[in-house]
Amino acid sequence: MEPAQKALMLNTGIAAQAMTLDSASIRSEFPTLNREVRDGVPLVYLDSAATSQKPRQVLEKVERFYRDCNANVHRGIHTLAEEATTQYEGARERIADFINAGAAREVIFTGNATQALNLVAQSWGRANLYKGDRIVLTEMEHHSNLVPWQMLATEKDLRIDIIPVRDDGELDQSEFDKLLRNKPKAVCITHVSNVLGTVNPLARIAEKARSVGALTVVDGAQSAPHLPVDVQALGADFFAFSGHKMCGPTGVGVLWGRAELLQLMPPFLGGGDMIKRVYLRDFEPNEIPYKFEAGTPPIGEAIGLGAAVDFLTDVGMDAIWQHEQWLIKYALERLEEFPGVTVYGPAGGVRGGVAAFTLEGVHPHDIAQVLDTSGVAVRAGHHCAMPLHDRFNLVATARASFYLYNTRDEVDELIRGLYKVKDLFG
Ligand code: 7TS
Repeated sequence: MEPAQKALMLNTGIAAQAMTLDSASIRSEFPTLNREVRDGVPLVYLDSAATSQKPRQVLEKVERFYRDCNANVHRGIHTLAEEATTQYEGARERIADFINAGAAREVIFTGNATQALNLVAQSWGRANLYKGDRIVLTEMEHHSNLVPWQMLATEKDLRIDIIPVRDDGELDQSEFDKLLRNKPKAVCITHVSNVLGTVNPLARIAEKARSVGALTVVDGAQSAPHLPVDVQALGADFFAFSGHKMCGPTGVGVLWGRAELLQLMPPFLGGGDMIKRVYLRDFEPNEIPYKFEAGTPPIGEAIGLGAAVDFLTDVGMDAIWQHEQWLIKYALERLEEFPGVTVYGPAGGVRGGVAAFTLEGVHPHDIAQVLDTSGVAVRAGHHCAMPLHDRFNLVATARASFYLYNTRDEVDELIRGLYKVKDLFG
């Protein structure tokens, strides 16, 4: 087991003994959590893997930006433009610190994790992959880390190899070792599964990839919000995530990449800001990160994400991870003792705070609909991981996903709601 995984295990042990977060004070920061739904039923929000709720600090920061110093960035020398640019670049610096990037210029603002992964495929992939080259994906990927590579593979005639998922929800490492013998050029892998909660041993995977000359492209959309991320310690080459899943606004995401790679990559989108000089028939690209930020960026959103990162840092990513371990452990216990429920993913140990499950004889959409009458918000469907559902012979699952603001009482509400489902569908 690699040191990072060991540290996560250790946290699980601590979390089992003590709840580390002051839930009441954290919840009071999230206005949405205090609302009622369905004729006065309190909201029990268990859908943070789809998007998280937003704390007051983020809402106020975004409002203040638009109210007090709204201007475009990098373009004006007037006061407002300077203030907007300072705030936007300040957010970049704080996000770089949050993931321990080597430099702020390695942080590129995109629209979301999906756009970040498409950037890697379309820029790095198109420039560096040739007919017959192999790329390794996994059976547990979100469509965002499958489809961009499939599109590129069709265009460039690449071979896609897949690391299978075992019955226990872990990746089959021996199959990965075999695939490495084919000398792939890239390993594109999620850090944490948004369906199974599996935490992949990334440092070990990236090291093995590097040993055969492959780059590691990490989908961090389900990890950056929930556990401490150190991109340098992980040994990844690219790391993508979305702001809206980590207390930030929608419409902003991040691609982190190693500077020496980003510098050699061609621009992905063309237009304003991504150029140093434009002629009528040619252009010179800008330096990183601006080379990859064509057009007016998501300024208010990025500033909001900076505030989200400050908020998460103040609470403490270790404490958030411990809290979620404590919650998921309890949720798994309660779900597994429920008659007819099957939960997918690792049974214990290192596991993220998502529980995808089925209830015998009831369609997941019906589960979600009846839970909603109790104010309990869960997602039902394939969660943008159709191949993973195929792997378990499922069309859909219901998924409860947790975050720093959830409580064990809310897990109990979920279970009470499930008894209502069972009564209705017998
Ligand atoms: N990768 C993972 C692991 C994700 O969980 C998601 C979003 C994405 C990529 C894509 O993020 P986006 O912001 O670009 O859309 N996951 C989910 C989910 O599980 N339910 O809704 C969105």
